[in-house]
Amino acid sequence: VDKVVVVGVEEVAGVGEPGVRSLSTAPEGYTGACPNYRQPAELGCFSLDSQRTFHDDGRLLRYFAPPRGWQGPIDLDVGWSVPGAYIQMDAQRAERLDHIVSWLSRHRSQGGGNWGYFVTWRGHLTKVLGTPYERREGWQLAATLFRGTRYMSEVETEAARREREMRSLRQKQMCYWGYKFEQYMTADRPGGEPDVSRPVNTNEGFCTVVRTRLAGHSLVFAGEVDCRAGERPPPSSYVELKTSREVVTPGQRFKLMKWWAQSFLIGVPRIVVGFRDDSGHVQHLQTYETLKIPKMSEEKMWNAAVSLNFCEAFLSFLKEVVTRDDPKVVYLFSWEPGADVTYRVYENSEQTFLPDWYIEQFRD
Ligand code: 0WD
Ligand code: CA
Repeated sequence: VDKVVVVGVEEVAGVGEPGVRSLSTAPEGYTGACPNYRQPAELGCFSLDSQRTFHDDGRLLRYFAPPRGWQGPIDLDVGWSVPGAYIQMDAQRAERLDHIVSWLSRHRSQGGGNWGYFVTWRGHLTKVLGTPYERREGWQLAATLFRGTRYMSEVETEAARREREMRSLRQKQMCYWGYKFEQYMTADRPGGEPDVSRPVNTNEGFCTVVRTRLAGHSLVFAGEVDCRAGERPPPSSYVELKTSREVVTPGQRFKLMKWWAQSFLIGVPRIVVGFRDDSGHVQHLQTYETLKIPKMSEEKMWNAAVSLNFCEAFLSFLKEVVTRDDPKVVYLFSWEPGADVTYRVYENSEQTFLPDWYIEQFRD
């Protein structure tokens, strides 16, 4: 029986701390010293192939292979109008944390058998870090406590779904350019040459799984990594690739912050950006050192400490609220710009997201 249990806290006995209902996201509340963030350590990796099948290994890892010397603009539009040259992941398929728990189930012993952590996708945490400054897109995060570990999985908002379904051909083309750039800049082995004649297939990905700590919170999360350069131990050898329009519009003011948050969280030290024009030609490349990005924000538009303090507060809020250790109980946290983070509790509903096979594994 699908049953929505509550809105808020007081209506349900035993859920959360009475009175803890919402969390402010205003940046003014999160200034102050930067909380400690431990250098992320890689626990392992997995790959998703062209069919989106999970593999418990790094077979889809790519290697950084930038052009040797600059031979003029890079044409990202190659193949765009060729049938079959752009294979897109099925956006209808809700994967939630399935790949991550597939990895965890095979490597449970690596955490000392005790995952008293937050488990999530890196991309979800990027959104949390951006929240104090975000003015356009809200989010929903479902959280569930199971055997002492809190799992967090994003739920697409109605607005995001509408935007996805209304995406113009032009926007799709620009996404294609981003993936084509990855092809131009990477090879399938160290020292190899890029092959830009292959179709772009967004099912494919290499993901690293890292363990880290933000103040008092232990985190285990996975994120997609574009490529590796050099021999330093991962994640220090990973490189993030981005494309950007040469002229940044006012709506993209916080782009650099989002790039910082995404790479900082997972310990990726370098971001290589291809600056392109409106015809999809990359006119120059620029490398950013992730750790130096916060100091580049000369207008004081954003502050990395605010993002991390907010994330710390959000995880503390989750620990206070998400207290029933039951995978059939899901706490859905929602946020819209200008408002506080609020939540609802669902029991035995379609919000349940940990796969049955995963839960079964703990039955003993
Ligand atoms: O279905 C969804 N709404 C989500 C899917 C939300 C979050 C993640 N994912 C999946 C992605 O398909 C991918 O397998 O998780 C994996 C990536 O996780 P992440 O590293 O935590 O996500 P994020 O940091 O947001 O994105 C990293 C890269 C992106 O690179 P750019 O340079 O654009 O940040 O993962 C790719 C993309 O290359 N990616 C996606 N590709 C296709 N469709 C998507 C997507 N919805 N989301 C991320
Ligand atoms: Ca990228």
